[in-house]
Amino acid sequence: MGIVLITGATAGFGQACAEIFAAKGHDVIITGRRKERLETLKTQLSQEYGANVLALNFDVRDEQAVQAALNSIPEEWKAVDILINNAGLAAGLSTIDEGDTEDWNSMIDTNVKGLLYVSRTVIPWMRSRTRGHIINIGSTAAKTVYAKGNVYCATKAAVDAISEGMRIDLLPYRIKVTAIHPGAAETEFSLVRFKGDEDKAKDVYKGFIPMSAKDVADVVYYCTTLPPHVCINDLVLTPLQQANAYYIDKN
Ligand code: NDP
Ligand code: 8X3
Repeated sequence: MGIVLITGATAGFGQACAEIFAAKGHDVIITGRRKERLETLKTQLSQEYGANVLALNFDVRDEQAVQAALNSIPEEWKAVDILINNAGLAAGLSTIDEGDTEDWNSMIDTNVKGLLYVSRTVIPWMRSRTRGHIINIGSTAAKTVYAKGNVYCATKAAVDAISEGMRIDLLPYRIKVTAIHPGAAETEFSLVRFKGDEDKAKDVYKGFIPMSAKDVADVVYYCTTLPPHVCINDLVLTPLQQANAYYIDKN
């Protein structure tokens, strides 16, 4: 059992990943901006699973904060075996000409630059041990652009491309890179996208059975259980009623 670092563990996929990896006996580093949620999760994982948990409170958009938080952890925690780059969001849903530039900045800074800042700090630790597995959470939105999804889809396409690049760069060090692209899953994702509008968020999941955060976390976990010589490079998972990012067979 090794150490798993999960970004965005205060909700959704990240929290579900923290639970499954802790339940399976891993030590987990949980990160996010909401400190109280991190502390609650830390207590829960320690009590329920006897897991060793390190909670780190930082915003992935803040390069200095990312470096400071990660570099400050005790040396033994730097032996990270699995990095799950999960922190991310969609902000708004609108045509480019009506887009909110603040929304664009927050998506690009979080989904793309934040993922890069965290990876830039953690990859050298993996390289020095010639082992590791990086899991980047993309989206079906990386594969197919949908109406008004423009910038969000672009950030996830960037995650897809970065994952391919990482894989090439890290092969000499035998570090695995897996891009996982989920379709619709009911988490806080739509609540964040629609800035707290609960009705709009609920509407997204009407007429079909969405995935849960646990469904996605189970697949993430599975990808880490393969033999050392086997790697899932790219994986798309959706609810049964979803064919791609823009087609869901409702009702
Ligand atoms: P949630 O909103 O439920 O969780 C998002 C997590 O990301 C939270 O823990 C949040 O923590 C963290 N996060 C967001 N911004 C930052 C930031 N600036 N710094 C640090 N942490 C941050 O969404 P999901 O679990 O659904 O989403 C997780 C990932 O999966 C995202 O990358 C999303 O794009 C992707 N995805 C989601 C799908 C879905 O249908 N739900 C489908 C496909 C992909 P905090 O706010 O405490 O910082
Ligand atoms: C999240 C899936 O289709 O809501 O990445 O953009 S979608």
